[in-house]
Amino acid sequence: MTRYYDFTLQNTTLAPDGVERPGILVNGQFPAPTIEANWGDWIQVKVTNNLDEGTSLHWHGLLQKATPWFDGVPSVQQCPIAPGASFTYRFRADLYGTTWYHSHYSAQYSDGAFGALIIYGPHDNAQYDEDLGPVIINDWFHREYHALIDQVMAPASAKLPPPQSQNVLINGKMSYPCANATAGLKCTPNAGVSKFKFQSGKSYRLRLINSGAEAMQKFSIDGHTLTVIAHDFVPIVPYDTNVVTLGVGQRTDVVVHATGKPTDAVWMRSELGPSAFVGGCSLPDGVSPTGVAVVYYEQANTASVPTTTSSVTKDQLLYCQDDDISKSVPYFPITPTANPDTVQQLDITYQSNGTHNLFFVDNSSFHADFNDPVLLDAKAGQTTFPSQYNVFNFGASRSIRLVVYNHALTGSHPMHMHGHNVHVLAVGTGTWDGSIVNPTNPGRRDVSILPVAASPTVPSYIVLQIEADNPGVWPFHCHIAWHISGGLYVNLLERPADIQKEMQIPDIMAQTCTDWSAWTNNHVVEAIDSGL
Ligand SMILES: [Cu+2]
Repeated sequence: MTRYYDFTLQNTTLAPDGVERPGILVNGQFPAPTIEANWGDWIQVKVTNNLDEGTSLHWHGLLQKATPWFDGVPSVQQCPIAPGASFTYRFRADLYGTTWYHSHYSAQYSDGAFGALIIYGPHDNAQYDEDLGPVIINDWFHREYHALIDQVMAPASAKLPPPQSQNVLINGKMSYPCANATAGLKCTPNAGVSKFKFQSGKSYRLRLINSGAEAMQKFSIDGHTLTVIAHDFVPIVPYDTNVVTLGVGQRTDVVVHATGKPTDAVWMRSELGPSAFVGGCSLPDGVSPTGVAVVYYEQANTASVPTTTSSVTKDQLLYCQDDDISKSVPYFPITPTANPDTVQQLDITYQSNGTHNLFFVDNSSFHADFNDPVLLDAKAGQTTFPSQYNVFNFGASRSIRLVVYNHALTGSHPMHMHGHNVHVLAVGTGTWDGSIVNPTNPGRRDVSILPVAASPTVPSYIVLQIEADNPGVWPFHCHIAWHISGGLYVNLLERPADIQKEMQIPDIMAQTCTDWSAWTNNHVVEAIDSGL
């Protein structure tokens, strides 16, 4: 069956933590409405753009097999949806589990244009009494995204640091100490936090989603063990932990046993820890680097404030990598080929282009052309592209291994690939020696953290592998909004001959470009970053 949604994006003022700022709402809601479907359903979303600039929505982690034009990335698969126009996405719920959707137009999603997307399916690997649904976690800024991108994209001579986040929200809520609010911003104290109900003895599934712009989240519930049951869209053999690391774009599903007393009230936390300027993993400004929610047991006084403490250690907060990837063992094993058709090394650097410090992949910093989607070019038979499109044409390869080196000292990179569930073969520092973690059944997910380089001369690496079973043009990029703005992005062109021969691209794709072109003919597009 088809699940229909009708979304309207609009500019507005929002104050999820009590501090008023300009932002973007979908159907007047923050976070945006949750999309729900069953595995195998179709999802159809009509998007009306009432913003004063372009937009597009991306359905994070879905494969978009046979519908690559609906992946939602402007300049890659579509032109932006022009202001005043509508565009209808239609795609299969081809995987099951927990994900999210968000604007893929510049850093627009950090203004609030994101929501959860839940696809129900079997969960043979996990038993629980109740599904408590999405727990959306994000860093939050008291400035709208254009101002943040202005700072990120300032000339190198301005010597500006990256933006620092003001708060952490759990399901769109958190309080903020108004005494710290930027002068001139209206602030209402005690905005309130999210609340969850536990019944002693029961077990609950929580679907954790990091929908943030920059921050790596460290999620925990005081006094409770978290049983990890899925990484991104991949059910795994369950394991226990006291804290879950979530890079931007990552999801982790956990089962929690309510082992507390019926009268308990405990904190749920998502911590950023110390600033990256002093060895931490994220860039909070230090005022409110921990987002909290309250878990009330069945007989708790729901007016009470918890007094519980966290077991998360300083070392855990300072560990800026994926949780031990050897524990991410897919419940349904797949052995990737030991001899892929193509092995591609990618080298990430952070350097000056003469005026600006940007990210480069193989010495090329990405820049989008919103008017010229690569997929439509590929359909027309084009196989070479302007260098700033960063297109890697993998031809007819059926399996592709990416050996990605990070030479930059600008923090870790949550690397996201569209259109694939990616085998994670190895992560480390130095030069990869060819060894693979759990080679008969390595972890799979769609976002993996590439650590910071060990030193100016010793890089870090991550080794990823995909089956090229999905003809299309697939983004592979860092999910930190500021880093993709700075060009840390490549396009993977997969099986172009099949795109050209076999795909019928709907007319709406060309029409959207015609509409966008008409709009840009009499409006200036403020393109100060890479575009994505
Ligand atoms: Cu990055």
